[in-house]
Amino acid sequence: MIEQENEIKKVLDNLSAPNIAVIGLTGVGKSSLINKIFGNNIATTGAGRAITTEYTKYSPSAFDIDLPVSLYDSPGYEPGIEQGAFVKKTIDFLKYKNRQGKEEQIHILWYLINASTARLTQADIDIIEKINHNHIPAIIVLSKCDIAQPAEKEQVKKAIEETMFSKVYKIVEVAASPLTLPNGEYICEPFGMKELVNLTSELLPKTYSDALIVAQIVDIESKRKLAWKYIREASIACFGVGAIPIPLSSPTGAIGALGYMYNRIIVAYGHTNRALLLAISGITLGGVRTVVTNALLDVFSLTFPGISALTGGTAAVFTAASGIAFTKTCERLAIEKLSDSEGEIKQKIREIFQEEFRNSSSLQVSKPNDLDRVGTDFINHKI
Ligand SMILES: Nc1nc2c(ncn2[C@@H]2O[C@H](COP(=O)(O)OP(=O)(O)O)[C@@H](O)[C@H]2O)c(=O)[nH]1
Ligand SMILES: [Mg+2]
Repeated sequence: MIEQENEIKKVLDNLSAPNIAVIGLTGVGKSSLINKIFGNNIATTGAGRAITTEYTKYSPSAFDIDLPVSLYDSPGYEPGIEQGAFVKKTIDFLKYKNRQGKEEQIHILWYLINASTARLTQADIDIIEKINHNHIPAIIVLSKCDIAQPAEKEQVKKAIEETMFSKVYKIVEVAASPLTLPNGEYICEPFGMKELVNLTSELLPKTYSDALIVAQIVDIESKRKLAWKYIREASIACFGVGAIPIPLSSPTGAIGALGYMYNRIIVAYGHTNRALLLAISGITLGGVRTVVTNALLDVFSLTFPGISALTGGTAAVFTAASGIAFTKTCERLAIEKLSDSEGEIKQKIREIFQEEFRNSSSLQVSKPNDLDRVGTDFINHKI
């Protein structure tokens, strides 16, 4: 368990966590949005009056793992009654953060406006002006779009345009927690979170966007690109001068040599679903690798017969093929509905990994440049 925590910690420590400020009056839907994007019930939702009057920093966590994102949740202020205090507190906070160093600064800001109220308040305008003045990248999030009439949404958008803010900001429409009808069904599926994540990742400085992709769970496909970055790094290393050959005497050695790549992929997908997490926290990280190792035993000698160690292009093929197969395994486990039984999960990991390894082991990689084509095919779902 300790070993597993260290392995996960090592991967997480190498990611730079972005500071995201989530700003909006009480009840606008901040907690619901945060919960949807990062999973788990990390922020309490409800119409009740929030107690805190300060901006509070916290990292969402999933199953005891702190995710690599720092959120600044705006304090509880009631619409109408306390907007003046809200504006003051928010502007003080932004000024304060702006004076701090690069790492402490707000890297991106989500400003929530309830679309169904159909108006932009003076408080919104004052705060957005301040954000603009301080050059903080921001996205205006129109919340509760499931219950807003098209005309209401247009009215808010028009008001934003009239203030000229639209030249600086993007607007995203979301419904994080759509209304439930009397028959128990949602009025519509939740929407907009994926767009918000993609836009945020584009606007964030490059060093921070990887951590966002790891932490969020609404856009599983974006994790594939990130996984490829890790696989590519490990594969390129096989061509390096003095690269240590991947030992084939036992698949355990081969998998062990690529441990860091596997751990990074696991961390990217790990908290996407309860069963996958069980595989990580229950079976332990090393345990997942054992399952993969055993799965490899069957397909290994067929793919690389009569060789004792892999170097150069052959090692790169093995690295890329097993990395791709492992990513696809995590991806499928993240999307599929899984049982909570450890035995069944292990069996499933084994089956999926073998199938995917067979599919990807015929890759052609004899020089580093060949990896570009492999990467493009993988990202475009052709492998
Ligand atoms: N119809 C609808 N209601 C929402 C949506 N998001 C949140 N709510 C509801 O609005 C209320 C306040 O949400 P909450 O996330 O706690 O807001 P916060 O105070 O800004 O954190 C709760 O009752 C939520 O269920 C949404 O997208 N659509
Ligand atoms: Mg809240």
